[in-house]
Amino acid sequence: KSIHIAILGATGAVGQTMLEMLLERKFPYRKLTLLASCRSAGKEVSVNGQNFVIQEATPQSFKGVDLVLCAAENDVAGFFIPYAVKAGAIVIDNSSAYRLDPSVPLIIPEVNKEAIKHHQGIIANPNCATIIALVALAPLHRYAHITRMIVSTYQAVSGAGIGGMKELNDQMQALADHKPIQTKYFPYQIAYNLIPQIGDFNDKGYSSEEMKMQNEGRKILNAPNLAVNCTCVRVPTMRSHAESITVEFDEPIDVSTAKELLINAPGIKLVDDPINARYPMPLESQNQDLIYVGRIREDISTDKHGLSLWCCGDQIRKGAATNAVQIAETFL
Ligand code: 2RA
Repeated sequence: KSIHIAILGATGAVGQTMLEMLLERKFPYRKLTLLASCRSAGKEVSVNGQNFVIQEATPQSFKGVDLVLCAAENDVAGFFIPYAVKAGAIVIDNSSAYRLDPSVPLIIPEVNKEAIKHHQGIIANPNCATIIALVALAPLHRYAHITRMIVSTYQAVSGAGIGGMKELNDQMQALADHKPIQTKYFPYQIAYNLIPQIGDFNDKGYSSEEMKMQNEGRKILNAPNLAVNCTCVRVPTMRSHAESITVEFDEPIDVSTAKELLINAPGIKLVDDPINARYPMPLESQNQDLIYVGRIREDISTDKHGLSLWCCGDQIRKGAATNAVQIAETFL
């Protein structure tokens, strides 16, 4: 079936990567429309030698469009998506605007693809840190049912888009040149630093990014009582998020069983030979779509059924753009 697909927010890191993934995965579109703000209208983007012209997004932009990949922020997504749905398009939205809406499936294809069929026009892409954690944990959850997760994330600057990536590079250059640094995308200098804040804090002292892991995890795993305690930290890596995760299970599961489950699981690359210094690292997991999982070990701090592990994944690709394109591929 040839499809008219549109990308809303085509000029940002995620929007550009959505285009790259459509081309790389040979998505069979009949027509491709790139939409962005009036500032970008008329600009050309070139990917793999193919040139595309960006059009200004308007409420009328979605006539005849079958699928919309939305890479826009919440305010722009919230304004345009109702027009796209009204025009008859199916929208796959990377913003957090609709993720907890009961009528909107929240999808990681490797984890809960079957829930897509309940969509009423909008399908939401989970937060990048949620995708990376749940791709790694889903095979274990299916086997031994996770009851509690303690997660610490080490989130790359790409989470703040092209500007965040540029800010880290510029700061490192300025510091090398003994010049003053600029801080715009992060509250403090991120070069050679760690910032334990992503988003605003609630009255219990948890950031909006940390609450996404609990709220989205419960919806995706269909586990309303899943206990989650997450600490999200911005770190000076470029585009791969890393996560340290300790999980408690209802049922027994040992390390060798966990490895057997993961080694053949979709979307995962098991990198777990610590004796030989083989474990996931952000530099190795960037620019591809698998979630690297390793450091799998028994949780020695509890007499319950517990494991600890470490995983890394490309925040822009599997954490956002590729996951959205994989959802789009289920409509072919
Ligand atoms: C971040 N997950 O890493 C958020 C948004 N991409 O900044």
